[in-house]
Amino acid sequence: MMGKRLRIALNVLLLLWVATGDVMERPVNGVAPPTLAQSNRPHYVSTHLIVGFRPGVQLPTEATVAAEEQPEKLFQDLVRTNGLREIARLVPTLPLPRDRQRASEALARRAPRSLSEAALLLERHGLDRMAVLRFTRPIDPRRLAETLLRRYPTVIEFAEPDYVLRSHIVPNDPLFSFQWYLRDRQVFPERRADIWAPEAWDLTTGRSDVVIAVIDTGVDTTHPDLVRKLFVNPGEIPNNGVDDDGNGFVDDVSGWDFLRRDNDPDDENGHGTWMSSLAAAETNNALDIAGVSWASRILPLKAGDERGNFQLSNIIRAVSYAVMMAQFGVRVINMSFGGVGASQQGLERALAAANDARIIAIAAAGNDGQNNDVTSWFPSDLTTRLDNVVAVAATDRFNQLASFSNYGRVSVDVGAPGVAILGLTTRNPSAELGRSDGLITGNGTSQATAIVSGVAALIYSAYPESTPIQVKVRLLANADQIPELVGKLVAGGRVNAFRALDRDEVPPAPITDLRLLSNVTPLALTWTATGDDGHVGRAAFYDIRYSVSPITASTLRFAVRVKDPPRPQPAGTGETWAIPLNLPSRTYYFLIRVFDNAGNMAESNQVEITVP
Ligand SMILES: [Ca+2]
Ligand SMILES: [Ca+2]
Ligand SMILES: [Ca+2]
Ligand SMILES: [Ca+2]
Repeated sequence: MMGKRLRIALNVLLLLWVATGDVMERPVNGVAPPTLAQSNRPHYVSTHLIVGFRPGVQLPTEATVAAEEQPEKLFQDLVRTNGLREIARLVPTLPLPRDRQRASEALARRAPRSLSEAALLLERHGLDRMAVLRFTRPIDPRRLAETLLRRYPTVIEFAEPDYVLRSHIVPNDPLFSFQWYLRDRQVFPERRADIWAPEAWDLTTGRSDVVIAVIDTGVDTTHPDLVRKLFVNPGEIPNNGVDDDGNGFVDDVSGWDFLRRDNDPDDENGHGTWMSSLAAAETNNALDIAGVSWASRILPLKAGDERGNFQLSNIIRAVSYAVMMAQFGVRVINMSFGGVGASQQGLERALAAANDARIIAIAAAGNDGQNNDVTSWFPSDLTTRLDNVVAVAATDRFNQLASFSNYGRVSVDVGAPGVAILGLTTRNPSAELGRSDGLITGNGTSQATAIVSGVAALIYSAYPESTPIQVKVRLLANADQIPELVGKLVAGGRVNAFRALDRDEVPPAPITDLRLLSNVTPLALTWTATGDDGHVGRAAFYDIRYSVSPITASTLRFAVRVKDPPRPQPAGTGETWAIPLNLPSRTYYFLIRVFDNAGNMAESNQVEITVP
């Protein structure tokens, strides 16, 4: 059934269409399906287009509708000219809270506690208005997206190809077949290249109510080291053919298979099992390997196929599903995949909803040895736009950036071990990464990412009320500095699980003297540095934002974040920061948030500055 407002909008659309004539794109012959080879060209599904409709436009309530059966002439014409087959929602129709205002106020303070609260967050970011248009034959999605956006800006908010991203492993022979990355006993203490796991485990070994959603190729659910580690949805009665919790997924007890659209996220590749085991394999059970967060549970969300290809539309679905499950403790999303890319608005919105649901998303920086500040890489680049995305590079046993690892002083946050990483894999030997003994060793920013996901779960276990930005700051501010990584990564070093768990409840003092520095060109801000604890010590990070209207708690996320802020100086030091030269002339409001290494935050006074 089509919403009335969409119908009206589409009738308007049709009139415009008739008037302008050439909306339809010709099907492009010979567009190759996505291939395995990693190259510097984005791949996409040639028969899909992701569309986000404007607020007020309602999609059909069914998960998927046949385009042919839609009476709207827009769809009828798309059926005829481009072979539109069906329209599939990215998120099921979900119940919303009765008292939206109250729910919204509660969600400013804590994670969602019900499906309807999660639905409110998904709606806030427009996930309820997103769909995949599926065609019977190839289209040119980028051209069709541009055309639809240009002609119908009041109906379509964005349209983009259904990009195909890749898992980030580097096939290689193992150098070492043991877990040096957790505790390296082979070198002098001052040259350790591991993440200090045993020291962290003295503080916490993780909590079972902190859940890691692994968006990957699935998991070998009967692997003895993982079988007791899977999340169980308390709202679902298994195998009764009924969607008991009303979330749009029937019998979704332990994850979902967004690829095959069933409730068995079986691993046809091995990559997902590997990542799950690094983050949270059962530990201290005298079997196979140790996970980073022993007690955390795994929510396998299968979006990658047998070759490690991930469709963007399925990734958006999986992130949205993780938001629905935030009520049961999902706090981490592992994203060991990516690709060169164009803007991915659908995924950015889903991850923004995840941020509001108090979920951090750990993303692989990629394995092309490139500078991501120069050549963009999705989704890890979203770290420069979202508080809850962390981009991870790979380091090796010799405290070097792995030769294959992408890096970027602005767009890649932190390193973690990613060379010769032992983990579990599917025991199906015919799978690409399958091994009959269920053990595998190899390299990649994928592995580094899964290790950081485990550390993030430890942080949430020790500090359950943390916000994602606090966890992100803990990961970055407590990294072990590595000279070679300074200037190549935001944090300039490798994650240290022990230091990231530092107990510190004293925030920096607020900055009270932020002002425009007079008589300098270009314009610059000046203020006095506060400290880690009040006016003592040295804070860890500045987050500088500006907006054309005063910044409030609710508008903070719309304010522009400065990509490359200065590092805090010791308390009492005078700081200056030059305002970017390329700002258009007008009045701006500037705000600085200052964080200590435990993610405690204080704000500055706000200054109004007119750029001439
Ligand atoms: Ca369900
Ligand atoms: Ca059921
Ligand atoms: Ca399946
Ligand atoms: Ca402090």
